[in-house]
Amino acid sequence: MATLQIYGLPPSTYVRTSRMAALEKGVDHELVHAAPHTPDLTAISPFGKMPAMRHGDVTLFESHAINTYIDRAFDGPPLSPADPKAYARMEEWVSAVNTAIDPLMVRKYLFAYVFPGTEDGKPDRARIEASLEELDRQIGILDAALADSDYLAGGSLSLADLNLLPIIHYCSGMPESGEKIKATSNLAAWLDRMNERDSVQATVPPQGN
Ligand SMILES: N[C@@H](CCC(=O)N[C@@H](CS)C(=O)NCC(=O)O)C(=O)O
Repeated sequence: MATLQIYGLPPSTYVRTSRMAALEKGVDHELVHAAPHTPDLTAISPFGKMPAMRHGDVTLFESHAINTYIDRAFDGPPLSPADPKAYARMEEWVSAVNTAIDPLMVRKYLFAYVFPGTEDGKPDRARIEASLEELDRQIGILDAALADSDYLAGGSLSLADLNLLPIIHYCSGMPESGEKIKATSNLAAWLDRMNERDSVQATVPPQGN
C-alpha cells in the first residue's frame, strides 16, 4: 500500500493535527518537510498552505479534509462519532476553532510573540494586550464546552480535539494564556488528558519555533 505523506513543517498547528490523526489511526506516515508556497505544496494546494497530503493517487489540501480522509480511509479507532448529534458537535468545534479560535489565539496573540514584526524583534505588546479580553472569553468558552464531557464531541476523542490541541499546547506555554488555562478546571484537565496520548507526545514541536 502507498505511504501516507503529509507535507508541511512540524511547528504548524494544522500539520500537527494531521500527523496526530495518522498516529491515532496507527498509520505510518512520512512528514515531507515543505514550507508554505514552495513547489511541493503548491503542486497539491492552490493556496500553498500546509498541510497537504498525498496517498497514492489521492492528493488533498485543507487539514479537515485530510483528517477526514485519514479517519475514513484507514482501519483503526474512529476519530469521528457515529452518532449524528455528536458528529455535528465535532464539526461545530472544528469550524469554531478554525474560524474564531485560530485567528485570535494563533494569528493575533501567539504570532505577536513569534513573528512580532517589531523593529527590535521584541513581542508586539500592543497586539498582545489587544488580544487579552477575547483570549479570556474564548478560554472560558472552551472550559464550559468541556464541563460535561471529557472531549469536545462527547466521551471519545475526535478530530475536534486533535484540531484544538496544538493551539492550546502553544497557549499553555505563553505567559498570559498559560495563566488563564491553568486557572480553568475542565480545559486544564482536558489538556492533561490529551498530553498523555502517544500521538501528542510524538508530535511535540521543536523548541524555539
Ligand atoms: N484552512 C487551512 C489553514 C492552513 C494554514 O493556515 N496553515 C498555515 C500554517 S499553520 C500556513 O500554511 N500558513 C502560510 C500562509 O498562510 O501563507 C487548513 O485547515 O489546512
